[in-house]
Amino acid sequence: TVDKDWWRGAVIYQIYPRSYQDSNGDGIGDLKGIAARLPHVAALGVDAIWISPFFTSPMRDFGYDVSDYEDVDPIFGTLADFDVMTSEAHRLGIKVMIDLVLSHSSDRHPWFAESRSSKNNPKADWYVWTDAKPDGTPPNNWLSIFGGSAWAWDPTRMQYYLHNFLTSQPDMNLHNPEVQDRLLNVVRFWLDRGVDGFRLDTINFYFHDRELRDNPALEPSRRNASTAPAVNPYNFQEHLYDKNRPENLAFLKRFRAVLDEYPAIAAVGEVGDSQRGLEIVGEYTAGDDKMHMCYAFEFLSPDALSPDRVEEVMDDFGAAAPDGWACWAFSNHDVVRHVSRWGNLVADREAFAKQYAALLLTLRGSVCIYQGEELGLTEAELSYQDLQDPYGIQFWPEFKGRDGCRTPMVWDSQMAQGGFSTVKPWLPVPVEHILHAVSVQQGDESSVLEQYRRFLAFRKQYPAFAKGEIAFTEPQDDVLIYTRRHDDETILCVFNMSATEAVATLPEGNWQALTGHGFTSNNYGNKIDIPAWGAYFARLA
Ligand code: TEU
Ligand code: CA
Repeated sequence: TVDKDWWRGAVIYQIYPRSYQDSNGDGIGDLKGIAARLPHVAALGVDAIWISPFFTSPMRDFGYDVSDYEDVDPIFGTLADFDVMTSEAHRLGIKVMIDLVLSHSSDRHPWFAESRSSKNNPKADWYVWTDAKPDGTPPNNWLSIFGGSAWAWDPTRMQYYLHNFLTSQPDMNLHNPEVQDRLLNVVRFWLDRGVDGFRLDTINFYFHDRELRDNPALEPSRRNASTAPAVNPYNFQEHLYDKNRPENLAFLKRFRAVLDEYPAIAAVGEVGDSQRGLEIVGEYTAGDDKMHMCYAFEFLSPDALSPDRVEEVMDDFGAAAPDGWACWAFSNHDVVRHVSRWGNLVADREAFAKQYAALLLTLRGSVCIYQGEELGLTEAELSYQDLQDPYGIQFWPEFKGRDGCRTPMVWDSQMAQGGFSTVKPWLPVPVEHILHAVSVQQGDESSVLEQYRRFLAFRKQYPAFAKGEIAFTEPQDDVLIYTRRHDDETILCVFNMSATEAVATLPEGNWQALTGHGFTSNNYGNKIDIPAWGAYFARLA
């Protein structure tokens, strides 16, 4: 029997293919490398992997600029390598989700080459083209996330085209049904190859306002902290017209219908929106004709977590999307690793990493873990000379870009380049990461890695974690308390989110401490002594 609901509460492990394992000595990770490392993923105990893009690409945005959606870039291998990797994953009980970047293509995609060649070719309307204003300037005030206007001038067509990201990432025109059909064929292509699901890049950018209305300015008081650099003028606009357009729902319905032609497929849509994020997650996931889940950005922001903040996000989500389903992450390939982002001043970063693992894995929703997170890795400190990310190069030094979280995975402390490659890799392997390589942590019960493994097993044992309701108790200073409940199982979760030992009073009930998950607290009566960055779990008798 197939479990169509496997995605609900699933733990998904994100692999950034350039940086996981190099198999052929060119300094860049590849699909054969991933296949070789799947036993590590299986031993971790996750349900699925999400592999960042490996399609043919000129790599201006390291694969998020696709020039052929139905092939593998030679740097990463071949379609045959993909098939081998997928069957190996399946053999190990791991589902495979791939990252489709359908909102924009590369400017090197043949579709764009044709589209830009004239105003009346068959693909003339496949991208978003428009005339200049009489004074030659772009049609409106829309901005690119990566800096500057979202419009680029094309001297052949003598028109502007829309690009929400790099100029080399022209936005496709999903208002055109032909484009929709072609993209849905891409989806079928990969489903027929046996993938179990998709991570959909920038799903909220699929449609733009056809009238091209200007975005209003955003009052400073409404500027939320976001994952993007504070100096980016993109954050000073209210994004009413360049994304989250109502037409998207009809397209998502078509998309979902294709998925439902296959047995147990799941999709997670990425919704990066610091202004209306949770609302959009609700809009795109509540109902069987939408996405299964959306990837929310609330825990990717620079604001450190506190008990109040965790409760606020969960409450806001419950209010904005009562029937929706979120996928939470603390780290990914776009943001500073959370142990550095939130824990930079923390003396005991390992204890911090372990507690945050427990927290992430007990929130209500599905979860993404980013490669290296299971080792407690910190953000790599890179110099300007090392930078590869165009976004970082653009906003340096106010914003250092995304390379610091994209350095190679560290496997073996005894091998050159941490076992990632036999040559100098595309980004350096940080010396301090070597001390945290898999080979060092494996088998050491006190390590972050073993904590992740133990905790993932613990999570599997109690369905309340994956599927249950969440209810908060008034926090006690830095102590966060909530319960997860499913059927007649109620689990109490207590976290001391501070660097000093605390005493917490448990809510009323006959709580039986759960052991074996890697945290210990001293409990007496209805109180517990909970160590710095500790966690405590108990079950209602
Ligand atoms: O990211 C979407 C997105 O919103 C990013 O701009 C994000 O805000 C930023 O990277 C945070 O630092 C996706 C991919 O995850 C990213 O790697 C791509 O560059 C981007 O889409 C364009 O495809
Ligand atoms: Ca390689």
